[in-house]
Order: sequence, then C-alpha cells, then structure tokens
Amino acid sequence: MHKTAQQKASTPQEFKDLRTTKPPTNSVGLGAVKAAIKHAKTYMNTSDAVKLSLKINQKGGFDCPGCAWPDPDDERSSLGEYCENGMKAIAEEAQNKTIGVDFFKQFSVDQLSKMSDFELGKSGRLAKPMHLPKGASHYQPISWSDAFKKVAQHLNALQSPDEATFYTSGRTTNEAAFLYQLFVREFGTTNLPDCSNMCHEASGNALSETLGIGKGSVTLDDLYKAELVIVVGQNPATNHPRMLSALEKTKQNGGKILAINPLPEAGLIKFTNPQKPLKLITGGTKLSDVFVPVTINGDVAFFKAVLLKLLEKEESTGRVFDKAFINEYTNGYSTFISDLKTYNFNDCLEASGVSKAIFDQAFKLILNNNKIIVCWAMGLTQHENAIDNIREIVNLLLVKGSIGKPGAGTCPVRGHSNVQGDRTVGIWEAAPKAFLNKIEAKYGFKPKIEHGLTVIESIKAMYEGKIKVFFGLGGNFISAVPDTAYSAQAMANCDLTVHVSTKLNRSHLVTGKEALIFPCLGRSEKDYQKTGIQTQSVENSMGVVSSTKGILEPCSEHLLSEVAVVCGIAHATLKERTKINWLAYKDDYALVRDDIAEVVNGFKDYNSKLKQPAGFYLPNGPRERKFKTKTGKANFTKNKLPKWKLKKGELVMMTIRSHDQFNTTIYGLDDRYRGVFNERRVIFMNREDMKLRGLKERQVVNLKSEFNSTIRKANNFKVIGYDIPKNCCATYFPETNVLVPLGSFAHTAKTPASKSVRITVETI
Ligand SMILES: Nc1nc2c(c(=O)[nH]1)N[C@H]1C(S)=C(S)[C@@H](COP(=O)(O)OP(=O)(O)OC[C@H]3O[C@@H](n4cnc5c(=O)[nH]c(N)nc54)[C@H](O)[C@@H]3O)O[C@H]1N2
Ligand SMILES: Nc1nc2c(c(=O)[nH]1)N[C@H]1C(S)=C(S)[C@@H](COP(=O)(O)OP(=O)(O)OC[C@H]3O[C@@H](n4cnc5c(=O)[nH]c(N)nc54)[C@H](O)[C@@H]3O)O[C@H]1N2
Ligand SMILES: [Mo]
Repeated sequence: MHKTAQQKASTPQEFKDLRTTKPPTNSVGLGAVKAAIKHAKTYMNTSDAVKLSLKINQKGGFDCPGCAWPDPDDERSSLGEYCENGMKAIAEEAQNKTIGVDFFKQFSVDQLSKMSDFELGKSGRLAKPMHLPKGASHYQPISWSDAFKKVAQHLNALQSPDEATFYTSGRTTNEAAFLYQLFVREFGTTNLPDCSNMCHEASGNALSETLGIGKGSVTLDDLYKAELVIVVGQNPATNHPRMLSALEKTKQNGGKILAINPLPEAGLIKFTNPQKPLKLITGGTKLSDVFVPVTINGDVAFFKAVLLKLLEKEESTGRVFDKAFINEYTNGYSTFISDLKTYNFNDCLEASGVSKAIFDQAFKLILNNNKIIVCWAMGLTQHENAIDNIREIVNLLLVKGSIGKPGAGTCPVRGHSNVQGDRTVGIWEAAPKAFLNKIEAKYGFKPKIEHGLTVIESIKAMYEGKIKVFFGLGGNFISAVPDTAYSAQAMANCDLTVHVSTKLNRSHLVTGKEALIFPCLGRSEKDYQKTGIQTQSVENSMGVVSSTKGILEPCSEHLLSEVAVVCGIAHATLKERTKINWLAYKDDYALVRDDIAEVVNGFKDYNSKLKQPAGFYLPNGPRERKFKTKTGKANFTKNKLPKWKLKKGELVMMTIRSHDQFNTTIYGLDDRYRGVFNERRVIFMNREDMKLRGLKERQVVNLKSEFNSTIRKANNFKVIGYDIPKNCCATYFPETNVLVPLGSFAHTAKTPASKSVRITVETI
C-alpha cells in the first residue's frame, strides 16, 4: 500500500534530543561568526565558501538568496556584507553534494517521505530532470524536451486555462518572473498565486489603500536619521540580521528603538556587530530602549491606546499632531478622530496585555519624537485582522506627520530576497488594469482582466477538482501552506504537479497523479547562455533594483536557468498560437529587460541603469508626499479591535521561524537565540499556563485546534516554559501548519492567519 498524501505531507514525529539553556539577551557577535563558518565548512568546499563570502551583496557581486534587507548605498564592509543566516542560505544552495538518477532509483517516494525536512534538504542539490509517472513508486529520469512536452500536453488538454495554477516563490529574479507571468497570461489565465499571498499581502493591500503604493516608504538612510524606530512583529536577529547593523547606526546617531513583540527576542535587546572587532570584545550595543511584551494580536489595541493618549495630549496642548501635514496631505481625519473617541483607553490597554508602567514608557517615546519609522513583518500580517494592524500604524504615522520626510515612514520588512521585485514585474493574481493594458499594447494579446486565484483559493480549487495542473516556480508549496492534510489531498487531486527547484523538498513527494521535478541553477551559479554569462536583477525591501551574477560553476551540467525553463515551457505549450519569440529571451536576458522597461513603470533605460554599481531606486510616491490613492491623499482609516475570545482552556498559538531555518528549509535543529537545541517539536508556553494545566518542562503533549467544528491535530511536542504572555504560545512552522485552518485568513488579503491559531494542549 502506498502512503496517503496526508501521511507523506506531515513531518515525521520522532523526537531528537532536546537540550535547553537560558535564552541569551545578546545577538550575533562571535557566536554568529563561528556558526556561519561551521556551517560553510560542513556543507561547502572551502575555496567556494571564501569566494562567495567576499562577493555576497557586494557591488557587481551576487544578491544573497536569503532575505530582502537592502545593502548600504555607499560603504559596504570589506568582510563581505554577510550574516550568519545569509551564509547558511548560500551554503544550502552551494552544497557540494548532488542527487541524480541513482538517488531516485534507491529511494521510493514513500521512503523519502519518512525523512525529516532537514534530511531531505541535506541530501544534496537536484541535478537531473525527473518524472514520476502515473502509479509509479520511484521518480525516473526524463529529458528536458520530453519534460517540456509533457507539461505542454497537460496544459493544452485542459478545458480551460483556468484549470491550471502557477505558483511563484520569492527567489525568482525579475527576468524569470516577468517572463513567467507573461507566459501564464498568454496561456490565458490569471491564476498566479505567490508566496506574497502568505506573507506581506496585507501590507501591500493596507498601504495601497492608505498611501497609494503597496511598498514601504523609507530608505536605509532614513533609518540612520530616525528619532524613533518601532520594530513590531518582527525577529530581525534571525530573519534579517543585517537590519541590526542599521539599528545600531540609528542608536549611534541618537535615535531610540521601541520593540513590540510577545517574545523578548534576543536581537531586539542587544547586538554585537561581527564586523567591528572591538565590539566583539566590549560586548555590543543595547538596542531596544523600551520592550513591550504585547499579547498575540494585541497590536491594534496597543496602537489605539497610544492614539487615544496622543489625542488627549493634543487636545490639551495643541502641540502633538502635525496639523500642517494633516491638512495638506490627508483625508478622513475627522471621521478617524470621532471613531477613535468611541474607544476607551483602559479597555484598549487591557486588550493589548501591556502593563500601564510599560505603556507609559513606550508612550513617552512616541509622544516626544516626530521622525518615526515603523518596521514590521509576519507578527502583524498573519492575523485575520492584519489589514487593521497595518492601517492603525499608518494612522499613527499620519497624525505625527511621519511620512515623506527624512527619518520617517513605513518599513514593511520583506521576506524572500526578490518577493517585492516579483510583484513589481507582474506576478500578481490581481494585477492592475493599467499594467494589463500595457501588456496588450506591447504583445498584441488580450490578457484576462478578472482576478485569478490566490494561494488559499488555489488549494480549495485543487481540492474540489477544479484545478488539474499545479506548477511551482521555486518554493515548497505543501510545507508552506496552511491546513496540511486538506492541502495534501488538494495536491493529490491534480493530474500533474511540477516543481522548478534547487533542492529536494516535501512538495516533490506530495504529488498529483503524475509529477515532474525541474532542477534549476541557484543565484550563486554562473548562468551560461549563447550570448555569454547572464546577469539578472532583483529588488530589495526598499525598492532598490540591482544586478546579481553567479560566480560558482553550476553543480550539474543538466541544470537550466529559471528563464530557460519558462521559455522552454512557453515555446512547447503555445507553439504557433504565440505572438512572442520565446526562445530569443533565453539567449540574452537583456532582451527581457528591454521589455520590462517598456511595460513596467520605473524601469526606463533598465539595462543601462542596472550598470550603476549600487543599482537604482524605483519611484515611490509617499517618499515625496505624493499619495496616489483613490482620494489623491493619504487616507486615515477606522479600525476595529479584534473581537475574538478564547474558549476555556484555549491558547492562541503563533507559528514562527527558528534560528536554523529559512522558511521550510531546515538548516539545523537549534534555535540558539531562544536557548533551544537539537529539537523542533517544541511548544513555548507561559509558566503559569503550564501550572494551570499541571504541565512539567519537556512533558510531551498533543496539540488540537478546533475551527468551525473541524478538529485538527498535531501530535508529540515537548513543552518549554518561556517568557511569553499568558494565554499565548509559540511553535515552529512547518511542523504545526496542519493546525492552521484554511478558512482563517486576513480579510481581503487572504493571508493565512498562522500567527493566531486557537489550540488546546492535551496530555498523553
Ligand atoms: N534566516 C531566515 N531569514 C528569513 C526567513 C527565514 O525563515 N529564515 N524567512 C524570510 C521570510 S519569507 C520572511 S516573511 C521573513 C519573516 O520574518 P519575521 O516576521 O521576523 O519571522 P517570524 O519567525 O514569522 O517572526 C514573527 C515575529 O513576530 C512576533 N509576533 C507573532 N505574533 C505577533 C503579534 O501578534 N504581535 C506582535 N507584535 N508580534 C508578533 C513573533 O514573536 C516573532 O518575533 O524573514 C525572511 N528572512
Ligand atoms: N505556519 C506558517 N506558515 C507559513 C509562514 C509562517 O510564518 N507560518 N510563513 C509564510 C511565508 S512568509 C512564506 S514567504 C512562505 C514561503 O513559502 P515558499 O517560498 O514556498 O517556501 P520556501 O521554504 O522558501 O521554499 C524553499 C524551496 O525553494 C526552492 N528554491 C530555493 N532556491 C531556489 C531558486 O533559486 N530557484 C528555484 N526555482 N527554487 C529554489 C528549494 O527547492 C527549496 O526547497 O511560507 C509561508 N508559510
Ligand atoms: Mo515571507
């Protein structure tokens, strides 16, 4: 008997050997340097490691495939703009082991599914295209041209192009992403779900509505000039380590930092810059001036409490709000104020879970500073009321006039290294009409205008048999999405699932009736094409587009670039129907950029601008106080307090990243900054909540979530007592994605609410 899709999708439940220590309060420093070196030495050749570490994020080098944090415009450290987790991301990609035909002959799909995510990733780089025929137990080799034909046959046999869905993860470069969405639109659908749907979609929606652009407004230089940086719902020491160098500069220039997070994350407290030897000895910089241990999803309540107090001060002194800014640039102020007045300060403070003493300290910082930047990530976006979270932050910045001036503005800190760029060049199931018109004018076909399916809508459609082909450009869909068991069945219901990947992952094992793996080049590798080694480009979290060029030899001669894969499939599928010369693009990526320059705003003279060593900035209205919203002004909004209540015995659970993972790629089994070693199946709980339930440290429990009368279960987790607000708990993703209901998502953005899952803990 084959294992079921659900069985293959769940992570193995065996324990390793958990060790815990007191969590450190300092981050990075020598420990991070040592960890980076150890990792590189274990998985890479030494000469490759040295070559790469000198070229990461250097001008003319290659863009780190880790996070989307920007590189300084001017000086870059001679040690390499690297960080521990960037080094891990690169070591993961530049591994010296490959897996090819023999590997897949040796292990059946069922056997592979028994491996942990860590083991799957460590088996090596994918080196040959592979095919899992209908009913087969093992993947078999296939030639590229046969593989392209297979995809084409399936796509062309569909009754409607809308029976296919085309996912993108955020590592894909601008060139590959632009061509991919162009192919999908010419094929005839707008089903372009992407990892953004699970990530910063709510930021994009809320910022477009209020400020007229779905991106942040600040530059790195603004961070250096800010009087106050608020870091909310984000864990930079693990996920954006180079952000800590920027925060260190904020502090050196006299700025203050306010951190708002249920967890006292090490990097929010103190930082030792690894690029400054003296700091390694003297012990680093204290980062947060005030730390606010908000309850999970207590952010709207907290910011409302702040706004209420600010309003009180404004009404008594008249010196708190920036009235000149409000009058000239905003809309909806009086409605916002009359709505705000319907809330009671004490109720808001109570709902935020913050003590009055800590509130007062935080409030003072906000009251007394006028150049404020708010940085946020998944702690705000992965809730049902995510849009409200972000809009309330905008309200705060607007009353303070903290937008469109040096040292002030919005800073949604992006995840994947090119997730922002992918959206800019058209990976969007809801692309604006103006963009589609330009596609039509340039290429002569009519792209579909109706919105396509997001991630969770695609899953539902696959489950219901309405989607028959799933295509993934990068990523690890089954492990990244919510509701693992349901989603596994959705994958299994497809006729064909295809993944373009660098590494083996669980999505290759939870397949449709037939499946294909397309192994592709990674960022760090040279991309040889007819006109020479190709350069590509990416956009960082602050809207800077820069070039990236691999420097290592490809790990296998059978790899294709993502651009070549897209061109191959488009050519095979669209044949005579196409109006586009697909094969020309893969020989010379400069041609793709010429097209982007014509179709996408802000890319005029793309090819020549890309030659600027530090790249170029895309236009950004709010930076200049130009707000291209429906009202032509920056909009105040009315936001409600979230209304949900825990049932007796329930906890609210956030699913977060450990220090040793990049999303679903597990680099190792430690979470050093939280004092957890050699185990991922843990649940962090408040010690009083443990006592209430009679739970001891390391006791093994099962987790259960009940949503709309459906029960979901994840078994075998060890309890760790932790400094987390009462009624809150935390676990790692993807192990607990099985508990995240598909039906619980951010309104309008449809981002799964994976930071507010209601669960109960059962002893066994
Ligand atoms: N090394 C490494 N780097 C990465 C990634 C990775 O996995 N590994 N992932 C990349 C990607 S795709 C992304 S999107 C980013 C993710 O970057 P983060 O958003 O920093 O990642 P998470 O681990 O999801 O952490 C969420 C943080 O929000 C807090 N939080 C949770 N709920 C709430 C809440 O209700 N309110 C507040 N105020 N805080 C809350 C958590 O305690 C945690 O500190 O990182 C990117 N960079
Ligand atoms: N419960 C819960 N779920 C979450 C989250 C959460 O916080 N909690 N976070 C969500 C977020 S923010 C995100 S962004 C998603 C991430 O979702 P995804 O982007 O789908 O997942 P990743 O783990 O980043 O994808 C890793 C895989 O990408 C492939 N890969 C790596 N580099 C390349 C490359 O250069 N090219 C190609 N073609 N493939 C490559 C490798 O095969 C690797 O196995 O997960 C989401 N899921
Ligand atoms: Mo993300």
